Amino acid sequence: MSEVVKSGPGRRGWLKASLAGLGGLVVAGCDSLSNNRSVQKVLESAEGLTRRSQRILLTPGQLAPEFREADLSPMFKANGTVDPPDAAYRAHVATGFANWRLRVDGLVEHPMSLTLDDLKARTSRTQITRHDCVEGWSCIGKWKGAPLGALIRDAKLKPDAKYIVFHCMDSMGGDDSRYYESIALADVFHPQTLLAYEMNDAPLTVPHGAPVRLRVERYLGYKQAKYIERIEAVASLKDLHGGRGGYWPDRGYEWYGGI
Ligand SMILES: Nc1nc2c(c(=O)[nH]1)N[C@H]1C(S)=C(S)[C@@H](COP(=O)(O)O)O[C@H]1N2
Ligand SMILES: [Mo]
Repeated sequence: MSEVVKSGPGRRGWLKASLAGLGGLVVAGCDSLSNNRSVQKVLESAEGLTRRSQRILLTPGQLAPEFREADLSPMFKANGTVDPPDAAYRAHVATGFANWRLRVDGLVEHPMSLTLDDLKARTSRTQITRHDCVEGWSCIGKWKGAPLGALIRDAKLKPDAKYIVFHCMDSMGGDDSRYYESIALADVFHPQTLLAYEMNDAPLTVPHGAPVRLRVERYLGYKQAKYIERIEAVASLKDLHGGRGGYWPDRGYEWYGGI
């Protein structure tokens, strides 16, 4: 990862200017960005910022920029797992996710088990946002889903809950290699944090995380967990997998992952 950067007004101004420049480049579509060195540098530097300086930039209630239909990327790149080989997932694909359930458990008063229709019956939100992968590409997509905050309010957190963990159905190969991610409560209750089941006005496809994936805007691509099957409220991330709160964080990426 890149240099450690000091916080301060100059640095924040630089980041804002860089991100504004990135926004301008992105409308052309995803592919044109894949080898763009300056975009990669922006993303790498953004990742190198300290968590504290990112917190100054990203005050809890602040919304990520939203775009217009005309800004949608003609092609939204699929990345990471794009077709989980896991037997349980293959069975869900074969049955059209009819037997899929979203479990909500851990430190909650009311554990839940929701069907896809249950999730779709909830109040929804639709947003057009930009997805930024650390690999140096960005795409703009339209997402519809159930706000996570309302769901977690219904499940009612116990007082010691601090994080929500997303357990995914895809194995990355090797032992204990299920993909997972986690976010802090401020982001759980952020209005743009969705359990998305539609992308660009169509049901979420397998490459993009069917049947349900997380959209936690203002964060890098790897936080956007696909193929979710379980949401767990926890007090600490230490006891899960590698103890750093996510598949990629366990392998050296920073957990925070803000942009
Ligand atoms: N379950 C799961 N979620 C995942 C990944 C993955 O491999 N498995 N890859 C992450 C990364 S690095 C990115 S950039 C995005 C890609 O989402 P997309 O395929 O819709 O573009 O998903 C993220 N969520
Ligand atoms: Mo990514």
